[in-house]
Amino acid sequence: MILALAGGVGGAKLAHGLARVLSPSELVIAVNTGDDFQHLDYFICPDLDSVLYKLAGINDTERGWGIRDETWNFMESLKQIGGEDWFLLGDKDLETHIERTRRLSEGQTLSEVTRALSGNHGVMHTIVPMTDHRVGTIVDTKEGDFFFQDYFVRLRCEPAFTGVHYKGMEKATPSPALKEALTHSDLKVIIICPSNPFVSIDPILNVPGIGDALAKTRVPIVAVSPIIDGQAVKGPAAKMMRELGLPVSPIGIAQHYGDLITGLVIDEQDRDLSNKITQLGTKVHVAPTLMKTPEDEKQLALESLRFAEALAKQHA
Ligand code: FO1
Repeated sequence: MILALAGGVGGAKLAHGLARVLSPSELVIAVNTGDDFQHLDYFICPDLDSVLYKLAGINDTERGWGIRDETWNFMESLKQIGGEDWFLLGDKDLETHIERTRRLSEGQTLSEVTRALSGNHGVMHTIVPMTDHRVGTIVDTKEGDFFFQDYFVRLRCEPAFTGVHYKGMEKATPSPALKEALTHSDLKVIIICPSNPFVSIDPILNVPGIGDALAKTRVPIVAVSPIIDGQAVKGPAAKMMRELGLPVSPIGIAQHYGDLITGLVIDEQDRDLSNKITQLGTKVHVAPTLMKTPEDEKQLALESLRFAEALAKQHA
């Protein structure tokens, strides 16, 4: 059994690649929910939806979020009457938020709702929130603290990033399926997808109990670098690293994850950094990591799994 930790577009892509090479019983995809928020009275879970839409084959590849061939009648009408229009909710996407909000208000947990929505979309693989508790990532910047979507969408990530903290995290517990996966006797590998380390992966690692479980696990933890040749494929990861004073390269990623990870998959363009990363105590595997097509996603999934398997043999 393989556990993948994911958030954002890069996370959804590798999760999709893993789902193409592993059966539903072999894979659990645990997703960041620190980006979630209540908006226009709907409960929005952007990262869960990005993974769900990707696995369902209905994601918009251009925007990286939401559903393809979307229409925007709701937003246009809302704008005309002076409603809040800074966060775009497409007509098709809205169905997910309405149905999720209805189920949550009936008392279902986010895990149950996510299972139901996955089933409705014919997705057989297990997508689980990191926690069923409501937590929020707060982005600390030189201009003050902002709720994640305020920083990300409304402020376009412009304020200089200094860190994150979380609202509601102290009471959170891992979702039941994530907790089970972490202690499963058949757990072979944990893959950290090429998601933003600060705002997509760290929230998962900060759910009480997860950090300890990962520190104790005997299986290899393999991260895939979201930085290729000094740039993030999408999103603010490179800008954040720069603002934190970290090298904007897989070296910065290795430094950030530190002892947590056993190995790091880096892109061919960063091959010459391999030795430096190895010197930090992290094993390195070089592979094409840019995922432009579903075939790239599958190949990166296979490369990451093979690397992890080799690390597991070295461990044993
Ligand atoms: N990102 C934007 O940049 N602008 C938006 O208006 C926006 C709306 C939106 C609606 C639903 C959804 O699931 C995601 C949406 N996103 C939007 C993406 C989202 O803010 C980010 O991708 C994640 O939170 C970061 O992983």
